[in-house]
Amino acid sequence: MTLTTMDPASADTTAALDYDAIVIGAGMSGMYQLIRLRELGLRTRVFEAGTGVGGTWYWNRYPGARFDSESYSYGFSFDKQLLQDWEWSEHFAPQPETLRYLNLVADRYDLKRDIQFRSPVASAHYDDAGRSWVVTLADGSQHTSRYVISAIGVLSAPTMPRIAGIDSFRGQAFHTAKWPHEPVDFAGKRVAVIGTGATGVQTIQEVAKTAGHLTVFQRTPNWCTPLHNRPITPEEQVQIKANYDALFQRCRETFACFLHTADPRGTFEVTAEEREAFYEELYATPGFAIWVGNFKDTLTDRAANKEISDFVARKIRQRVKDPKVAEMLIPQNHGFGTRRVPQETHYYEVFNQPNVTLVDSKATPIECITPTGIKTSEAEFAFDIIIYATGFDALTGAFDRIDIRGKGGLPLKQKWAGGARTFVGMLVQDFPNLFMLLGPHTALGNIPRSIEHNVEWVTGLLRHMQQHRLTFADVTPAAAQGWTDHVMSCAEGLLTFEVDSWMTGVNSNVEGKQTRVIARYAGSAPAYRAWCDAVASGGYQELVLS
Ligand code: NA7
Repeated sequence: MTLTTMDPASADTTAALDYDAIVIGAGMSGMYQLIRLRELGLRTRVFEAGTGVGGTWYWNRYPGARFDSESYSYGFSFDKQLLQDWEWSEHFAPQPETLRYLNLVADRYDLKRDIQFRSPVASAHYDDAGRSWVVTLADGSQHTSRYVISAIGVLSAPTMPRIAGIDSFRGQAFHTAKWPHEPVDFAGKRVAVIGTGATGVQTIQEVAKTAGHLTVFQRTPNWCTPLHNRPITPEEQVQIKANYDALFQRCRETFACFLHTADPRGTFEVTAEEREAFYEELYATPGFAIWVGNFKDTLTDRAANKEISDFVARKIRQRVKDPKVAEMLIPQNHGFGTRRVPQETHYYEVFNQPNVTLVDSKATPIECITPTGIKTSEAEFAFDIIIYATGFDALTGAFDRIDIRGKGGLPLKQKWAGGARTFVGMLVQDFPNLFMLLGPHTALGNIPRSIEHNVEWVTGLLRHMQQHRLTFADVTPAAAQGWTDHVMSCAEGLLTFEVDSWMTGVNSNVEGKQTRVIARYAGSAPAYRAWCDAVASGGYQELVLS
């Protein structure tokens, strides 16, 4: 910590500011941060674009939306009584239940009185003289604050495809992340889904149940594996509640905070029979076991990766009756697990249904949207409903959509032009008093576990500043560089970084995001937390505090 003498003037100005802290976003990060900021006695305002709390679980109310993490590993862990009071109904809870849960948390802590809804933030500008921030909402109103804490999510800036004629369509059209609050009826309708990522897969398997005819436009197939969801029995409920301490301890110890973590064996350290048996066991295990609990070299060794890819390809061929359709569903340009693995429930069987057609959008690209449907290079389709499951401008996208300026008016977008540069994903050099929850280059994985860590770390820093009567926090150039170098080195040798996906910062629908970058911290969550904890216990030497 570089401690300069306290500038009494800056402390005096605090009272003149509207707030001590402004939090942007009332999803899980913003909600938990508000609880902690209140404990510090900070005057806090949360600005939220939506009409309710919940973030991801508020916006993504598309049919079939649900957890891919075990429900009981996903909820907040900080309130032991809440853990006993709340009961998840399924091992992988559906979105409406999660939204109910988050509203219950909001009511339990009376959070809504400090949250201003329908308030998208348009800009946040650092005021050098006042050592504070001026936050402007979309309605033009301005609010000043000592600190700004972004809680804007990792996958929260939806992107529509850049296809001609989108606005001309006369039927109903929805992006999955902007789904209406009213139910959408698919019965007897001609429905199109564009996109086959984790969201598209969940949507498709649900819409196929009732649609008159469903046409899936797939540009790149993904390796999908069974979720194996089911209701939680009363006996399991008792067990879960009795074991929460051990369960969250497990999440603290695993690589990415999931209940599953890599097997210590290498793929070729076992016989072919043992390998096949292990793959079968993983394929039958609920959740992400097959992705994050596989042999330790699955995502680093090409031959190992080919083994599991071939295994999953065999499963797809077994499950899809038409061999031509099966081949269309098997990824050719990336190995298993190198992109986010969608979790499915009878997804592949959907393509055996007479009311479902799969269109290869690479072979026959979509040329335009017409008033009545979709025109590809080969054919014209008529639809009543078009669903865009086309993903997000991930990781940095939500930041790019706010005009954030640091010292001397420096735009954050400019600072990150060649890729994000942060310190532990939570601070950016030259953007003092801005703290990011789940900012770029933080550890992600089982998201709420990462959220709780980030919130607690930021809270710890603010507590330290309070105790030492400090009102300014920036990161030293050396510390920011050190962290960025570390992030880059963690990515070395990982097959994931050789593939286009949101995890490598690629989005074909966003200008300037066609080139892969190291967009994600790829080290382990325990290593990440150890780094952060060392900063705190060392007295924040990496920061400039005054
Ligand atoms: P993803 O995983 O980014 O998937 C988006 C899908 O949309 C993917 O299949 C894309 O194909 C497809 N896409 C995007 N633009 C187009 C155009 N212009 N034409 C055709 N197809 C297109 O987003 P999700 O919402 O599914 O998941 C994001 C994360 O949210 C997920 O990983 C979970 O962690 C939660 P492509 O693969 O680019 O060829």
